[in-house]
Amino acid sequence: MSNDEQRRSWAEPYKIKMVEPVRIPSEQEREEAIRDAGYNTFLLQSRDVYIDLLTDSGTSAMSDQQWAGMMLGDESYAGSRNFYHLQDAVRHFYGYDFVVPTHQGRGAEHIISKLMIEEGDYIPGNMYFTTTKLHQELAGGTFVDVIIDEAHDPQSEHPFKANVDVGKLSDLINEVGADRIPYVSIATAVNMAGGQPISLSNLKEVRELTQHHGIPIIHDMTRVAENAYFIKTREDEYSNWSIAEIVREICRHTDGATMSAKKDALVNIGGFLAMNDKELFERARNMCVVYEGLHTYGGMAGRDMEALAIGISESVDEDHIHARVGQVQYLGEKIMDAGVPVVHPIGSHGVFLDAKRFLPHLDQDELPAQALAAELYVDSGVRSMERGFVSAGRDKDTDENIHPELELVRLTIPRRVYTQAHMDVVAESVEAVYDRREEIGGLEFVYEPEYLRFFQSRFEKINQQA
Ligand code: PM9
Repeated sequence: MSNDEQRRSWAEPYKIKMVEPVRIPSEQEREEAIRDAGYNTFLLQSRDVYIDLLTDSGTSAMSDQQWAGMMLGDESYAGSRNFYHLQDAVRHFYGYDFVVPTHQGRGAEHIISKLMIEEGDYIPGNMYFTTTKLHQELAGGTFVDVIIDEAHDPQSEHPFKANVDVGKLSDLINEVGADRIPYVSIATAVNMAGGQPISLSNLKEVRELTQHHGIPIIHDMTRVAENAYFIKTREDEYSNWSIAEIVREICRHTDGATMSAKKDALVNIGGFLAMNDKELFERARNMCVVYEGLHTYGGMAGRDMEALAIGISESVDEDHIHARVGQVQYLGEKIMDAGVPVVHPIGSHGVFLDAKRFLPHLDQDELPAQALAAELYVDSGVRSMERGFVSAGRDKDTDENIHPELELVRLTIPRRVYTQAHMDVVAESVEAVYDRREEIGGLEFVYEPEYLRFFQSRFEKINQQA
């Protein structure tokens, strides 16, 4: 894009063909709804939500081409032609030789963890993700965070906060031995850090070190195209590369991948495991029939695989990715301009409010991010998600609560769904809640399930239990 073009306004590279009406519940309805939901935005009914920024997972709008693809679903139990289209897309756009479809990302995480991790193993990675870490632990492993320190500092402006601290990784290898590390888990556009990218130069350094020790890299490629956008715009060497070329280059420096196709790849359901090692693939597709379905559908319908194959090609389109990340940046800048504390720099898929600085009068044990997400909903019907103390859960060995540095509320933008006017409404609501932040009190748990507690926990306002 030329400098002249950059100075001009730009608009979404699509027009809207179908609309889904949304309702603004009244203030009284919102208050009742959040109380009934135990102050957990995951437990709200969607009918009670005005603008839904809970997640970008499975919430994107499919294109006309994808909907047309749905009509070409081949629902044969075995050997559906849509599987072969998906396999072609994975090979062409990501360069992995083999693909095992799964019902969504955690299906792939389950299989890879079971296949590669043994009791007592360590899995280093660039910050934890909830489902990924749980599957690693259930398989007997221990996740070790080797991301750079800047990732844990919401105010650091580091352009590649998802980079691995190669020193930390090297120390771990020396300490536990390479044979206790089945793979290094590298995510692109690291979710829990605020959608922060890893640079290609850092990935290459990690590759060099791990190859030296014979340790493979498994890539969480859920938001790889969004990461590629930041490489193109921030890493000089790649400024003339296409997004598609950068995506392939990232994948080339890894040995396999888990994918939740519900994000970058623009579908409402689906995922896969991909790899280059034929023997690992044979074992993975055998395990697929135990937990997901036959290896040519893995829990997806034929039509879902067709939409996914098309979604993969759309996800690397330059105009699409510019508009997608651009919308997130637009919201982030509005919120920052209002003086509200957020994670810097604004990331790939959402704006992350810094609840520790937003509600400094609350202790982390009073669940500031959970309370802030509930308050934002009451203010405007905007649904967001806690990404802090509640999401971090408990230590698998001591059962003690983990206190993460980052205590965040994620305003996650679905792809191709909301307009700039929606973003303005969201920014106004965040600002209004910030203006009366001193009035916001903390929450406490009244129900805590064993796994992934953020999904189903219930809370009460502190000092308000019967
Ligand atoms: N991410 C998200 O909202 C949905 C579930 S957790 C609230 O961000 C990464 C980086 C993800 C992810 C899901 C998964 C799991 C793996 N890696 O949800 O099982 O962001 O398809 O994918 C969610 P599935």
